[in-house]
Amino acid sequence: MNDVTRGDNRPDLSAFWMPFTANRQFKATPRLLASASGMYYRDIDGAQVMDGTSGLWCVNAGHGRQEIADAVARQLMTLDYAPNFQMGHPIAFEFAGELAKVAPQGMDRIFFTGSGSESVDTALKIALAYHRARGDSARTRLIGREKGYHGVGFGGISVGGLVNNRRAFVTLPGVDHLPHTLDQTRNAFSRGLPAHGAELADDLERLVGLHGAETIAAVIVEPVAGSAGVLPPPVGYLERLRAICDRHGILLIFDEVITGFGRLGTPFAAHYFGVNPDIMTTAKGLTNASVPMGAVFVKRGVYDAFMQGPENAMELFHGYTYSGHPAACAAGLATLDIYQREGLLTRVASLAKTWEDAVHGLRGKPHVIDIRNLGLMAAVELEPRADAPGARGYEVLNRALAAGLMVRTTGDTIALSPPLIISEAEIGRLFEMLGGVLDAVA
Ligand code: PXG
Ligand code: PLP
Repeated sequence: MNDVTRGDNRPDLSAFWMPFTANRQFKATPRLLASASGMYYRDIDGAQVMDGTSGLWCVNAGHGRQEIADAVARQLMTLDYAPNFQMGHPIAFEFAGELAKVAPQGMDRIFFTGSGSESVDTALKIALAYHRARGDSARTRLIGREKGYHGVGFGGISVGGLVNNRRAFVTLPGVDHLPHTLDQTRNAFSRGLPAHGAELADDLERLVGLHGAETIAAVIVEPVAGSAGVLPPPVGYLERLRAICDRHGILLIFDEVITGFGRLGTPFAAHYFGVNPDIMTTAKGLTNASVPMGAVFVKRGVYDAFMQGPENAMELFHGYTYSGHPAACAAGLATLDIYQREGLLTRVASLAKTWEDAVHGLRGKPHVIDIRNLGLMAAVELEPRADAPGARGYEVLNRALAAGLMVRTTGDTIALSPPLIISEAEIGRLFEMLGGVLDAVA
Protein backbone atom coordinates (compact mmCIF):
# COMPACT_ATOMS: atom_id res chain seq x y z
CA MET A 1 0.00 0.00 0.00
CA ASN A 2 2.85 2.31 0.81
CA ASP A 3 5.21 1.94 -2.14
CA VAL A 4 3.99 5.15 -3.62
CA THR A 5 6.67 6.91 -5.65
CA ARG A 6 8.09 9.98 -3.95
CA GLY A 7 6.61 13.07 -5.53
CA ASP A 8 8.13 16.51 -5.56
CA ASN A 9 5.75 17.75 -2.88
CA ARG A 10 8.18 18.46 -0.06
CA PRO A 11 8.28 21.96 1.41
CA ASP A 12 11.56 23.66 2.35
CA LEU A 13 12.23 22.35 5.85
CA SER A 14 14.92 24.76 6.97
CA ALA A 15 13.06 27.54 8.83
CA PHE A 16 10.93 25.56 11.28
CA TRP A 17 12.86 24.68 14.47
CA MET A 18 10.94 21.54 15.33
CA PRO A 19 9.96 20.75 18.95
CA PHE A 20 11.27 17.59 20.67
CA THR A 21 12.84 16.47 17.39
CA ALA A 22 16.30 15.56 16.13
CA ASN A 23 16.08 18.38 13.60
CA ARG A 24 19.05 17.47 11.39
CA GLN A 25 18.13 13.79 11.26
CA PHE A 26 14.48 14.62 10.53
CA LYS A 27 15.28 17.12 7.81
CA ALA A 28 17.56 14.57 6.14
CA THR A 29 14.86 11.87 6.24
CA PRO A 30 11.53 13.65 6.83
CA ARG A 31 8.23 12.03 7.74
CA LEU A 32 5.49 14.36 6.52
CA LEU A 33 1.76 13.89 6.98
CA ALA A 34 -0.60 15.82 4.73
CA SER A 35 -4.18 15.04 5.75
CA ALA A 36 -6.26 13.00 8.17
CA SER A 37 -9.72 11.56 8.58
CA GLY A 38 -11.09 9.29 11.30
CA MET A 39 -8.43 6.75 12.31
CA TYR A 40 -6.06 7.52 9.42
CA TYR A 41 -3.53 9.99 8.12
CA ARG A 42 -2.26 10.28 4.60
CA ASP A 43 1.36 11.18 4.13
CA ILE A 44 2.47 13.69 1.50
CA ASP A 45 2.80 10.89 -1.04
CA GLY A 46 -0.74 9.67 -0.45
CA ALA A 47 0.05 6.56 1.61
CA GLN A 48 -2.42 5.71 4.38
CA VAL A 49 -1.12 5.60 7.96
CA MET A 50 -3.20 4.37 10.90
CA ASP A 51 -3.01 6.75 13.85
CA GLY A 52 -1.89 4.49 16.68
CA THR A 53 -1.30 7.42 19.04
CA SER A 54 -4.16 9.93 18.56
CA GLY A 55 -1.53 12.34 17.32
CA LEU A 56 0.24 13.10 20.59
CA TRP A 57 -2.41 11.43 22.78
CA CYS A 58 -4.90 14.14 21.90
CA VAL A 59 -7.25 13.42 18.97
CA ASN A 60 -9.61 11.31 21.07
CA ALA A 61 -12.64 11.51 18.73
CA GLY A 62 -10.60 10.85 15.60
CA HIS A 63 -9.54 13.23 12.86
CA GLY A 64 -11.43 15.65 10.67
CA ARG A 65 -14.61 16.05 12.71
CA GLN A 66 -16.92 18.23 10.66
CA GLU A 67 -18.98 19.43 13.65
CA ILE A 68 -15.88 20.88 15.31
CA ALA A 69 -14.71 22.61 12.14
CA ASP A 70 -18.18 24.10 11.61
CA ALA A 71 -18.48 25.30 15.21
CA VAL A 72 -15.07 26.99 15.07
CA ALA A 73 -15.83 28.66 11.72
CA ARG A 74 -19.18 29.93 13.03
CA GLN A 75 -17.60 31.27 16.21
CA LEU A 76 -14.77 33.03 14.39
CA MET A 77 -17.31 34.95 12.29
CA THR A 78 -19.52 35.72 15.31
CA LEU A 79 -16.92 36.73 17.88
CA ASP A 80 -13.37 35.87 16.91
CA TYR A 81 -11.75 37.23 20.05
CA ALA A 82 -12.68 39.21 23.09
CA PRO A 83 -10.77 39.58 26.37
CA ASN A 84 -11.59 37.62 29.48
CA PHE A 85 -9.71 40.01 31.79
CA GLN A 86 -12.41 42.12 33.52
CA MET A 87 -14.63 41.41 30.50
CA GLY A 88 -16.34 38.23 29.37
CA HIS A 89 -18.16 36.49 26.55
CA PRO A 90 -20.92 33.89 26.87
CA ILE A 91 -19.27 30.87 25.25
CA ALA A 92 -16.48 30.60 27.85
CA PHE A 93 -19.05 30.46 30.66
CA GLU A 94 -21.12 27.98 28.68
CA PHE A 95 -18.14 25.69 28.06
CA ALA A 96 -17.06 25.80 31.71
CA GLY A 97 -20.61 24.93 32.73
CA GLU A 98 -20.70 21.92 30.41
CA LEU A 99 -17.29 20.73 31.61
CA ALA A 100 -18.44 21.00 35.21
CA LYS A 101 -21.17 18.45 34.40
CA VAL A 102 -18.65 15.76 33.37
CA ALA A 103 -16.05 16.65 36.02
CA PRO A 104 -15.33 14.47 39.05
CA GLN A 105 -17.72 15.21 41.91
CA GLY A 106 -17.33 18.73 43.25
CA MET A 107 -14.55 19.78 40.83
CA ASP A 108 -16.72 22.34 39.14
CA ARG A 109 -14.63 25.50 39.03
CA ILE A 110 -12.62 25.77 35.84
CA PHE A 111 -9.69 27.97 34.79
CA PHE A 112 -8.86 28.01 31.06
CA THR A 113 -5.34 27.92 29.63
CA GLY A 114 -3.77 27.37 26.21
CA SER A 115 -2.05 24.00 26.73
CA GLY A 116 -1.13 21.27 29.16
CA SER A 117 2.04 23.05 30.17
CA GLU A 118 0.09 26.19 30.99
CA SER A 119 -2.45 24.10 32.89
CA VAL A 120 0.31 22.62 35.04
CA ASP A 121 1.92 25.97 35.84
CA THR A 122 -1.54 27.37 36.60
CA ALA A 123 -2.33 24.49 38.95
CA LEU A 124 0.96 24.88 40.83
CA LYS A 125 0.37 28.62 41.21
CA ILE A 126 -3.20 28.06 42.41
CA ALA A 127 -1.89 25.59 45.00
CA LEU A 128 0.65 28.09 46.34
CA ALA A 129 -1.83 30.98 46.35
CA TYR A 130 -4.49 28.81 48.00
CA HIS A 131 -2.39 28.20 51.08
CA ARG A 132 -1.38 31.84 51.21
CA ALA A 133 -5.02 32.94 50.95
CA ARG A 134 -5.74 30.79 53.99
CA GLY A 135 -2.88 32.27 55.96
CA ASP A 136 -0.79 29.12 55.56
CA SER A 137 1.96 30.86 53.65
CA ALA A 138 4.83 28.62 54.77
CA ARG A 139 3.41 25.95 52.45
CA THR A 140 5.59 26.62 49.42
CA ARG A 141 7.16 23.25 48.72
CA LEU A 142 6.01 21.32 45.63
CA ILE A 143 6.40 17.60 45.17
CA GLY A 144 6.46 15.76 41.85
CA ARG A 145 7.58 12.27 40.96
CA GLU A 146 10.50 10.70 39.14
CA LYS A 147 9.67 9.95 35.48
CA GLY A 148 6.74 12.40 35.66
CA TYR A 149 6.00 14.62 32.66
CA HIS A 150 4.19 17.86 33.36
CA GLY A 151 4.97 19.86 30.26
CA VAL A 152 7.77 22.27 29.60
CA GLY A 153 7.10 25.42 31.65
CA PHE A 154 9.58 26.14 34.43
CA GLY A 155 7.05 24.86 36.97
CA GLY A 156 6.34 21.76 34.93
CA ILE A 157 9.98 20.79 34.40
CA SER A 158 10.70 21.43 38.08
CA VAL A 159 8.10 18.95 39.33
CA GLY A 160 8.70 16.73 36.29
CA GLY A 161 11.09 13.84 36.55
CA LEU A 162 12.54 13.26 33.09
CA VAL A 163 16.19 14.18 33.21
CA ASN A 164 16.56 15.22 29.56
CA ASN A 165 13.81 17.81 30.01
CA ARG A 166 15.58 19.33 33.03
CA ARG A 167 19.32 19.19 32.72
CA ALA A 168 19.94 22.03 30.26
CA PHE A 169 17.81 24.42 32.30
CA VAL A 170 17.34 25.71 35.82
CA THR A 171 14.48 24.47 37.98
CA LEU A 172 12.51 25.92 40.89
CA PRO A 173 13.95 25.64 44.39
CA GLY A 174 11.98 23.81 47.06
CA VAL A 175 10.87 20.91 44.91
CA ASP A 176 11.13 17.24 45.82
CA HIS A 177 10.26 14.05 44.02
CA LEU A 178 8.57 10.83 45.02
CA PRO A 179 10.12 7.67 43.57
CA HIS A 180 8.66 6.40 40.30
CA THR A 181 6.63 3.20 40.31
CA LEU A 182 8.25 1.26 37.47
CA ASP A 183 9.42 -2.06 38.91
CA GLN A 184 10.14 -4.62 36.24
CA THR A 185 11.59 -7.11 38.68
CA ARG A 186 8.23 -7.55 40.35
CA ASN A 187 5.75 -6.24 37.82
CA ALA A 188 6.91 -6.98 34.24
CA PHE A 189 4.05 -7.95 31.89
CA SER A 190 1.37 -6.92 34.39
CA ARG A 191 -2.07 -6.68 32.84
CA GLY A 192 -3.56 -3.39 33.95
CA LEU A 193 -2.51 -2.20 37.40
CA PRO A 194 0.70 -3.77 38.71
CA ALA A 195 0.25 -5.65 41.97
CA HIS A 196 3.35 -4.37 43.73
CA GLY A 197 4.41 -0.91 44.84
CA ALA A 198 1.57 0.80 46.74
CA GLU A 199 4.08 1.35 49.55
CA LEU A 200 6.05 3.73 47.29
CA ALA A 201 3.38 6.34 48.12
CA ASP A 202 4.63 6.24 51.72
CA ASP A 203 7.70 8.14 50.58
CA LEU A 204 5.49 11.20 50.94
CA GLU A 205 5.49 10.54 54.69
CA ARG A 206 9.29 10.55 54.57
CA LEU A 207 9.25 13.98 52.89
CA VAL A 208 6.77 15.20 55.49
CA GLY A 209 9.15 13.95 58.16
CA LEU A 210 12.08 15.66 56.48
CA HIS A 211 10.55 19.06 55.74
CA GLY A 212 7.47 19.30 57.97
CA ALA A 213 3.98 19.08 56.54
CA GLU A 214 3.50 22.78 57.20
CA THR A 215 5.97 23.57 54.38
CA ILE A 216 4.39 21.38 51.68
CA ALA A 217 1.84 22.94 49.33
CA ALA A 218 1.02 20.21 46.86
CA VAL A 219 1.86 16.89 45.27
CA ILE A 220 1.42 16.48 41.53
CA VAL A 221 1.29 13.14 39.73
CA GLU A 222 -0.07 11.71 36.52
CA PRO A 223 -2.61 9.06 37.56
CA VAL A 224 -1.06 6.94 34.79
CA ALA A 225 2.32 8.28 33.69
CA GLY A 226 2.17 8.69 29.92
CA SER A 227 5.31 10.18 28.42
CA ALA A 228 7.64 7.99 30.49
CA GLY A 229 6.14 5.00 28.69
CA VAL A 230 2.69 4.23 30.17
CA LEU A 231 3.17 3.46 33.86
CA PRO A 232 -0.15 2.50 35.49
CA PRO A 233 -0.07 3.03 39.26
CA PRO A 234 0.32 0.00 41.53
CA VAL A 235 -2.92 -1.26 43.07
CA GLY A 236 -3.79 1.00 46.03
CA TYR A 237 -1.08 3.58 45.32
CA LEU A 238 -3.27 6.59 44.49
CA GLU A 239 -5.58 5.86 47.41
CA ARG A 240 -2.56 5.89 49.70
CA LEU A 241 -1.28 9.16 48.28
CA ARG A 242 -4.73 10.70 48.78
CA ALA A 243 -4.84 9.54 52.41
CA ILE A 244 -1.40 10.95 53.21
CA CYS A 245 -2.26 14.30 51.58
CA ASP A 246 -5.48 14.46 53.62
CA ARG A 247 -3.65 13.67 56.82
CA HIS A 248 -1.27 16.58 56.31
CA GLY A 249 -3.32 19.24 54.54
CA ILE A 250 -1.37 18.83 51.28
CA LEU A 251 -3.21 19.48 48.01
CA LEU A 252 -3.25 16.59 45.55
CA ILE A 253 -3.02 17.51 41.87
CA PHE A 254 -3.79 14.94 39.18
CA ASP A 255 -2.27 15.80 35.84
CA GLU A 256 -4.91 14.37 33.51
CA VAL A 257 -3.63 15.93 30.30
CA ILE A 258 -3.46 12.43 28.78
CA THR A 259 -5.84 10.43 30.99
CA GLY A 260 -8.67 12.98 30.75
CA PHE A 261 -11.59 12.69 28.35
CA GLY A 262 -12.19 8.99 28.15
CA ARG A 263 -8.74 7.42 27.75
CA LEU A 264 -9.38 4.93 30.58
CA GLY A 265 -13.08 4.32 29.87
CA THR A 266 -14.31 6.93 32.34
CA PRO A 267 -14.45 10.70 31.77
CA PHE A 268 -11.34 11.19 33.94
CA ALA A 269 -8.85 8.93 35.70
CA ALA A 270 -10.22 10.28 38.99
CA HIS A 271 -13.47 8.45 38.17
CA TYR A 272 -11.60 5.32 37.12
CA PHE A 273 -9.70 5.08 40.40
CA GLY A 274 -12.44 6.50 42.60
CA VAL A 275 -9.88 8.98 43.95
CA ASN A 276 -10.56 12.70 43.72
CA PRO A 277 -7.71 15.16 43.56
CA ASP A 278 -8.10 18.77 44.72
CA ILE A 279 -6.94 20.18 41.40
CA MET A 280 -6.90 18.51 37.99
CA THR A 281 -5.05 19.64 34.87
CA THR A 282 -6.30 18.88 31.36
CA ALA A 283 -5.65 19.83 27.71
CA LYS A 284 -5.32 17.65 24.55
CA GLY A 285 -8.69 15.82 24.33
CA LEU A 286 -10.44 18.91 25.70
CA THR A 287 -10.86 20.20 22.13
CA ASN A 288 -9.92 16.99 20.32
CA ALA A 289 -6.67 18.92 19.69
CA SER A 290 -8.42 20.98 17.01
CA VAL A 291 -7.66 24.32 18.68
CA PRO A 292 -5.00 24.53 21.41
CA MET A 293 -6.56 24.76 24.86
CA GLY A 294 -6.14 23.55 28.43
CA ALA A 295 -8.36 23.63 31.50
CA VAL A 296 -7.67 23.37 35.23
CA PHE A 297 -10.50 21.87 37.28
CA VAL A 298 -10.59 22.97 40.89
CA LYS A 299 -12.53 21.67 43.86
CA ARG A 300 -15.22 24.07 45.04
CA GLY A 301 -13.50 24.51 48.42
CA VAL A 302 -10.25 25.58 46.78
CA TYR A 303 -12.04 28.17 44.64
CA ASP A 304 -14.02 29.42 47.61
CA ALA A 305 -10.85 30.00 49.62
CA PHE A 306 -9.96 32.70 47.10
CA MET A 307 -13.38 34.38 47.21
CA GLN A 308 -12.90 35.96 50.61
CA GLY A 309 -11.36 39.43 50.35
CA PRO A 310 -12.96 42.67 49.16
CA GLU A 311 -15.17 42.06 46.13
CA ASN A 312 -13.35 44.63 44.01
CA ALA A 313 -10.00 42.85 44.46
CA MET A 314 -8.72 40.37 41.87
CA GLU A 315 -8.46 37.03 43.62
CA LEU A 316 -5.76 35.49 41.41
CA PHE A 317 -3.10 37.47 39.58
CA HIS A 318 -2.83 34.98 36.76
CA GLY A 319 -4.26 34.43 33.28
CA TYR A 320 -3.41 34.17 29.60
CA THR A 321 -4.41 36.35 26.67
CA TYR A 322 -6.06 33.23 25.29
CA SER A 323 -7.69 31.94 28.52
CA GLY A 324 -11.17 30.96 27.30
CA HIS A 325 -10.50 31.87 23.67
CA PRO A 326 -13.87 31.87 21.87
CA ALA A 327 -12.75 29.59 19.02
CA ALA A 328 -11.25 27.11 21.49
CA CYS A 329 -14.45 27.14 23.56
CA ALA A 330 -16.50 26.51 20.41
CA ALA A 331 -14.20 23.62 19.52
CA GLY A 332 -14.48 22.29 23.07
CA LEU A 333 -18.27 22.45 23.15
CA ALA A 334 -18.52 20.67 19.80
CA THR A 335 -16.01 18.08 21.02
CA LEU A 336 -17.94 17.45 24.23
CA ASP A 337 -21.08 17.08 22.17
CA ILE A 338 -19.41 14.39 20.04
CA TYR A 339 -18.06 12.63 23.13
CA GLN A 340 -21.56 12.53 24.60
CA ARG A 341 -23.44 11.59 21.42
CA GLU A 342 -21.02 8.79 20.61
CA GLY A 343 -20.49 7.67 24.21
CA LEU A 344 -16.73 8.17 23.85
CA LEU A 345 -16.07 9.12 27.48
CA THR A 346 -17.00 5.57 28.48
CA ARG A 347 -16.53 3.59 25.26
CA VAL A 348 -13.09 2.32 26.26
CA ALA A 349 -14.59 0.37 29.16
CA SER A 350 -15.96 -2.12 26.62
CA LEU A 351 -12.78 -2.14 24.49
CA ALA A 352 -10.15 -2.37 27.21
CA LYS A 353 -10.15 -6.17 27.47
CA THR A 354 -9.73 -6.63 23.69
CA TRP A 355 -6.95 -4.01 23.77
CA GLU A 356 -5.20 -5.70 26.70
CA ASP A 357 -5.34 -9.15 25.12
CA ALA A 358 -4.10 -7.77 21.80
CA VAL A 359 -1.09 -5.93 23.22
CA HIS A 360 -0.09 -8.81 25.49
CA GLY A 361 -0.21 -10.99 22.37
CA LEU A 362 3.14 -9.38 21.53
CA ARG A 363 4.81 -11.08 24.50
CA GLY A 364 7.47 -13.39 23.15
CA LYS A 365 8.22 -11.23 20.10
CA PRO A 366 11.96 -10.48 19.68
CA HIS A 367 13.47 -8.06 22.25
CA VAL A 368 10.21 -7.45 24.15
CA ILE A 369 11.06 -7.10 27.86
CA ASP A 370 7.83 -5.61 29.25
CA ILE A 371 4.29 -4.77 28.21
CA ARG A 372 2.08 -2.36 30.18
CA ASN A 373 -1.51 -1.29 29.56
CA LEU A 374 -4.55 0.45 31.02
CA GLY A 375 -7.72 1.64 29.31
CA LEU A 376 -6.73 2.46 25.74
CA MET A 377 -3.07 3.09 26.56
CA ALA A 378 -0.24 0.62 26.16
CA ALA A 379 3.53 0.43 26.02
CA VAL A 380 5.78 -2.26 24.62
CA GLU A 381 9.29 -1.99 25.98
CA LEU A 382 12.19 -3.35 23.97
CA GLU A 383 15.61 -4.28 25.19
CA PRO A 384 17.99 -1.48 24.14
CA ARG A 385 20.81 -2.39 21.78
CA ALA A 386 24.12 -2.49 23.61
CA ASP A 387 25.83 0.91 23.15
CA ALA A 388 22.91 2.31 21.14
CA PRO A 389 19.96 3.04 23.42
CA GLY A 390 16.98 4.30 21.43
CA ALA A 391 18.20 2.92 18.08
CA ARG A 392 15.85 -0.05 18.14
CA GLY A 393 12.92 2.19 19.06
CA TYR A 394 13.73 4.56 16.23
CA GLU A 395 13.88 1.68 13.79
CA VAL A 396 10.43 0.54 14.98
CA LEU A 397 9.05 4.04 14.40
CA ASN A 398 10.29 4.10 10.81
CA ARG A 399 9.37 0.51 9.97
CA ALA A 400 5.88 0.95 11.45
CA LEU A 401 5.36 4.05 9.35
CA ALA A 402 6.44 2.19 6.24
CA ALA A 403 3.97 -0.54 7.17
CA GLY A 404 1.19 2.05 7.55
CA LEU A 405 1.12 2.61 11.33
CA MET A 406 2.07 5.60 13.44
CA VAL A 407 3.44 4.73 16.90
CA ARG A 408 5.19 6.91 19.45
CA THR A 409 8.60 5.93 20.74
CA THR A 410 10.52 7.23 23.71
CA GLY A 411 13.87 5.55 23.74
CA ASP A 412 13.16 1.88 23.17
CA THR A 413 9.61 2.01 24.50
CA ILE A 414 6.76 2.00 21.99
CA ALA A 415 3.65 3.83 23.22
CA LEU A 416 0.17 3.32 21.78
CA SER A 417 -2.97 5.38 22.44
CA PRO A 418 -5.27 5.36 19.40
CA PRO A 419 -8.40 7.48 19.00
CA LEU A 420 -11.26 6.24 21.19
CA ILE A 421 -13.29 5.51 18.02
CA ILE A 422 -11.04 2.58 17.06
CA SER A 423 -12.94 -0.61 16.11
CA GLU A 424 -12.09 -4.10 17.34
CA ALA A 425 -11.03 -4.99 13.81
CA GLU A 426 -8.70 -2.00 13.71
CA ILE A 427 -7.18 -3.04 17.05
CA GLY A 428 -6.46 -6.40 15.43
CA ARG A 429 -4.94 -4.73 12.37
CA LEU A 430 -2.82 -2.38 14.51
CA PHE A 431 -1.18 -5.23 16.42
CA GLU A 432 -0.81 -7.31 13.28
CA MET A 433 1.20 -4.46 11.75
CA LEU A 434 3.21 -3.89 14.93
CA GLY A 435 3.85 -7.62 15.35
CA GLY A 436 5.21 -7.77 11.82
CA VAL A 437 7.47 -4.83 12.52
CA LEU A 438 8.82 -6.42 15.72
CA ASP A 439 9.58 -9.64 13.83
CA ALA A 440 11.62 -7.62 11.34
CA VAL A 441 13.61 -5.40 13.73
CA ALA A 442 17.10 -6.61 14.43
N1 PXG B 1 1.06 16.99 31.45
C1 PXG B 1 1.01 15.75 30.93
C2 PXG B 1 0.65 14.58 31.80
C3 PXG B 1 1.28 15.56 29.56
O1 PXG B 1 1.24 14.33 29.05
C4 PXG B 1 1.64 17.94 29.37
C5 PXG B 1 1.36 18.06 30.72
C6 PXG B 1 1.97 19.17 28.59
O2 PXG B 1 0.99 19.48 27.67
P1 PXG B 1 1.35 20.42 26.40
O3 PXG B 1 0.00 20.65 25.78
O4 PXG B 1 1.96 21.66 26.93
O5 PXG B 1 2.29 19.62 25.53
C7 PXG B 1 1.59 16.68 28.77
C8 PXG B 1 1.89 16.56 27.31
C9 PXG B 1 4.68 11.99 24.35
C10 PXG B 1 4.17 13.38 24.48
O6 PXG B 1 4.66 11.44 23.27
C11 PXG B 1 3.43 13.71 25.58
C12 PXG B 1 2.97 15.00 25.75
C13 PXG B 1 3.22 15.96 24.79
C14 PXG B 1 3.96 15.63 23.66
C15 PXG B 1 4.44 14.32 23.49
O7 PXG B 1 5.05 11.38 25.34
N2 PXG B 1 2.26 15.27 26.90
N1 PLP C 1 4.95 38.83 26.63
C1 PLP C 1 4.42 40.06 26.43
C2 PLP C 1 5.34 41.20 26.04
C3 PLP C 1 3.03 40.28 26.60
O1 PLP C 1 2.51 41.47 26.43
C4 PLP C 1 2.21 39.15 26.96
C5 PLP C 1 0.76 39.29 27.12
O2 PLP C 1 0.20 40.35 27.13
C6 PLP C 1 2.80 37.90 27.16
C7 PLP C 1 4.17 37.78 26.97
C8 PLP C 1 1.99 36.71 27.58
O3 PLP C 1 1.28 36.19 26.50
P1 PLP C 1 0.06 35.20 26.74
O4 PLP C 1 -0.97 35.95 27.51
O5 PLP C 1 -0.41 34.82 25.34
O6 PLP C 1 0.59 34.01 27.50
